[in-house]
Amino acid sequence: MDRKYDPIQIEAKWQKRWEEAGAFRAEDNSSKPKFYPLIEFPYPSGAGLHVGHPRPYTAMDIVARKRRLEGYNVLFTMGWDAFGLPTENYAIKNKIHPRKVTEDNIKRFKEQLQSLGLSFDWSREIDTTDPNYFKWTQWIFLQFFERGLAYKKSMTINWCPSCKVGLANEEVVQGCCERCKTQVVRKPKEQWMLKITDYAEKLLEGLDEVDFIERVKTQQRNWIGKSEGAEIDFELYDASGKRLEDREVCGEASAYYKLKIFTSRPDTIYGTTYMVISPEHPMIRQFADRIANMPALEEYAENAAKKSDFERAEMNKDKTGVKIEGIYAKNPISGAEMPIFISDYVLMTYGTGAIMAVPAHDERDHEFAKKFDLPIIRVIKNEVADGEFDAGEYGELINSPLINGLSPDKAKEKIVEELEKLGLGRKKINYKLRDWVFSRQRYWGEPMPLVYCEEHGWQGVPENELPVLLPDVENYEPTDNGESPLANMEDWIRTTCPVCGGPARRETDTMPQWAGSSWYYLRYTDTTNEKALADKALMDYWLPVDWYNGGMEHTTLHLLYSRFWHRFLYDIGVVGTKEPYMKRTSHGLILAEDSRKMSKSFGNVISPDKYTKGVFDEKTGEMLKQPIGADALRLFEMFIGDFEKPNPWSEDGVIGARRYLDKVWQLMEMTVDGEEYLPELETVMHQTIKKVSYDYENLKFNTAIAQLMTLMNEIRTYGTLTRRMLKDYLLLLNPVAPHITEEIWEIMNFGGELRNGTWPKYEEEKTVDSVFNMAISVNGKFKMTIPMASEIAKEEAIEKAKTEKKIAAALEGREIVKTIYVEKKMINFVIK
Ligand code: ANZ
Repeated sequence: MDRKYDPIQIEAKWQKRWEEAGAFRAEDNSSKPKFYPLIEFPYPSGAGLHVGHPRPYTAMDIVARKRRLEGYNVLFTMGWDAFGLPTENYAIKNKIHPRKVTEDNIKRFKEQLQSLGLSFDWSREIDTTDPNYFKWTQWIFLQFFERGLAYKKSMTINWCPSCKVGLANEEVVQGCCERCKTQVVRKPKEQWMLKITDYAEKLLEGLDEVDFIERVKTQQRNWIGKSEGAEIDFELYDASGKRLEDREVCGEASAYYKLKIFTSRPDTIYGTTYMVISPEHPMIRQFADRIANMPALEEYAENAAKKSDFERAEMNKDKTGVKIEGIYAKNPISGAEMPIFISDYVLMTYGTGAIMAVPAHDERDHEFAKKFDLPIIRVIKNEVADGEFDAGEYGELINSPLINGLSPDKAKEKIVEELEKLGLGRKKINYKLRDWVFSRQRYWGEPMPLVYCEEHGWQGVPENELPVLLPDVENYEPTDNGESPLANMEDWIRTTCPVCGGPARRETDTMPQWAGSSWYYLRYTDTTNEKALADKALMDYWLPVDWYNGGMEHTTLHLLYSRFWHRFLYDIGVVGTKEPYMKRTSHGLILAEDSRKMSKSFGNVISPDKYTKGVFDEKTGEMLKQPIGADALRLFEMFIGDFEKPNPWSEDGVIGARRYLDKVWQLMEMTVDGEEYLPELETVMHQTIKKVSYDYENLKFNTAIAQLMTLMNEIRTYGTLTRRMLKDYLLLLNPVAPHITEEIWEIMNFGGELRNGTWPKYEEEKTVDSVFNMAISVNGKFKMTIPMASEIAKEEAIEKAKTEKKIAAALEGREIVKTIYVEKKMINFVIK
């Protein structure tokens, strides 16, 4: 073979050819079965790709390429989730329009991705910042709005003083801004909200219908946080023993005030020894005149307001609180009278903002009770010392006249029944899930398609006026008062009311970055549609996405949001499936060689360009190091370790991958004519087809490659292979290393291009070795091994051994007293 393996030349050649041929176009009206794999489209940041990006992309590319060879019509696409803060911040800093920044970044990302040989259908590229795209993001928002699922609410938001932007709970990590790590503060602000809480139950139920890896399902379930229990009403009394009337119910003299609490453990009601309400609870204001220590309560509330819910809910935090003087509560079941406290561990944002405290069986209540020296009454029997905490989930009820002896589950039912009879309680389901804060006070996002008219309030922009475009502004800086930069654009803001034609003002908030990514997989089915977000028939053909791989960090954000949008679109008849994604898997991160996360701040980020383009001298532009090639890079990314676990990068590993590809190239020299497998290598060929086929579909890319390497070694040991064997070897390796395999296919004249070939099939019977080595001993002494057919019978095997020259000689003239036979392993002749 005179030609050397030259990945630079080969890779450029095939990438060009694929592009010119539109090689990986999905067909819309096809009789083939469809397969829709999806990867999370990237945010095109200024930094370009790092070697972590290609891991999930290559994985899904492998499956896509394999499925095409198996005869599927595959929709595998790429796009840009391009609205967002980093672009805007870069634009502000460098005084360049974010549109321009975005275009430059996309160009660089695209070029990098193409140099990896990923088999995307580039004709379906989308960009969330394209008005033809975000017109439909705005349209979907209007559907929410028209159905009352988008509403404006004044709320204390998580405010990042550095990014000058409000954040959703999900974007606050340990009290800090997810992006810039600045301490988040609380700030009141009018915000648009999406009512994801209306979908809590549907989002939970949907999880039973899909094939998501278990940790994803668990995280989503916990995030939704369904809690079944009861709401219980406690009547309040003032210091003179008079029952408090509800002053907010006008006219009805007999309406007594009821302090509503939510509990997941109504069975423990006899163990309630005090109550706690959130420092912000409205009850305090309503009865301020009966409360003897208002200044102390107000002071405490002021301090509590400075803390985030996250800090307040922290388990191991020292408990604080103030007793409300002048009001007490009565237990509706036992009649016991109890003090009421305010404490910041009770949040206004969960349940009713008030609890019945059961210090024997609730850990936070337990700590609080010890600190304030409050009684602790055990109501569930257990082997725990008195006064000690015990969650009390098992055991029988004690000290509880109505329910003594019952299990907690039975006791819950009985208490709820009793409360319902009294009209003082009811079954109640609560969710941890909060509505989605959908407003951002930034420039580089989708404008909200809403206008405000003094007379008609908030109105949606009529559909035929979509998209609402972003105006050109001089200055993208967010304003210090927390308004969007759009708030300074009077000309843009002034508009007319769609109802009365009178003056109206546009909403100046924009949507969060999560908007565009909540439905992008729908657009891939029909990227140019101007009349709808996508054609219904095309969506019916392609949906649901068969396999979606993405990061675990998106589980309770993007993945949940897009399931919510999809389920809503299903409910209003836009899409035909309840769930968008049938299967969800997740990859482990690629770490730097020092096992730390790759990060600009650690200076340990590695760009794939190093391997696909080479290393260049910054000044002279001279190539210092030849690139190892995209195929070697892809191969290493997949061979690096368990796909689901984090793995550190290794330069030696990339070199090793390249060495293996050099051997693949050398196979050509060893190839002889023949349309069959060589009998000596037949079993391992079938085993390899079986294993690789299975492993590619089951996230076991590393073991698939290991098997291909094993086969390589066997072929090299044997010395030759047939054309048929090489052909199948190339097909199996092609999804991982598409360029080199196409090139060899062409050189060997295997006909057409490999990508139009057919995935090899194995025969199950041929995957088991047909021959094994039987060990033969005489009087326990090993003599030799004899190859025997797998299905050989015992008698036949013994006969075969006896007639073997060396064994026959040993048995000559002796009496065989016993023959020990271990199937498929050994025969031992005991002789005298
Ligand atoms: C009495 C009780 C006894 C409770 C017991 C727990 C254990 P999940 O399961 O997460 O829904 N709670 C209710 N509202 C609260 C709020 N706004 N802030 C802080 N805590 C609140 O939790 C429900 C339990 O959390 C409720 O049940 C209540 O304490 C507390 F052995 O009531 B429990």
